[in-house]
Amino acid sequence: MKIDAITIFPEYFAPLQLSLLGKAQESGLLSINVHDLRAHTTDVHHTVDDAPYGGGAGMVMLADVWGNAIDGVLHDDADLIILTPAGRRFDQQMAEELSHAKRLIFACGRYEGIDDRVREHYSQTQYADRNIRVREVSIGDYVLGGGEVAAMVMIESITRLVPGVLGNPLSLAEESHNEEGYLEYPNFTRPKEWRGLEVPDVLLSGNHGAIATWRSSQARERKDTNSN
Ligand code: J9Q
Repeated sequence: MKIDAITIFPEYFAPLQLSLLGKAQESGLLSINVHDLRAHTTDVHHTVDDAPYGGGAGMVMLADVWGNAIDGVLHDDADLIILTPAGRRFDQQMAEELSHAKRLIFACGRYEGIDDRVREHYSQTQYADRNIRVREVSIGDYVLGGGEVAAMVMIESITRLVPGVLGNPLSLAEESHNEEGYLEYPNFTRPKEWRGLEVPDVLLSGNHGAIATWRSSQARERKDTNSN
């Protein structure tokens, strides 16, 4: 899988070189390339935004700068992902779908977003015919300063589903149960007693049926407690 991210803050993406993702890139399974949007500006001030037509708060990022930056990384068979709070909510199902993609391009907007003609332009049939698909995506209903952190959340969750990236493939199989609400029970390890708190007896019983029953009831209770 090849990933490109376009941003005015390339330094944000430094953590993607660490740990699992760093190793996956060294092994050639994965490549992540981060591009500075300002390299595609055409004026001496390296302007990336301007006031919105129609008035209103904030600034809108320039279509022409984004168009030049995207054209510089665009290939056939790619998903162009525009991070925006107005996008479709990212979830594990979308992560799974995108983990099969050949190329992902993340457009990380700041301010009030990117001129909407960028989305419109790359949604045209000439791009669809090249198997280029545009998606507007949000990671959740909260305000961020920009799309960078949202893109990193997506990159971490998508790439760990790419075969060979995850260290222990067994945990992938276990996680498929998780989507059905299993595995969300509380966990304990040694010592048996910590600051006066005991590990539940059932977990020491060796009775695997009783353990499974206890865990599913705890998972339900936890879900109820933590529901919004
Ligand atoms: C670009 N708030 O928020 C939640 N998911 C994405 C975003 C976002 C934002 C501002 C700019 C993305």
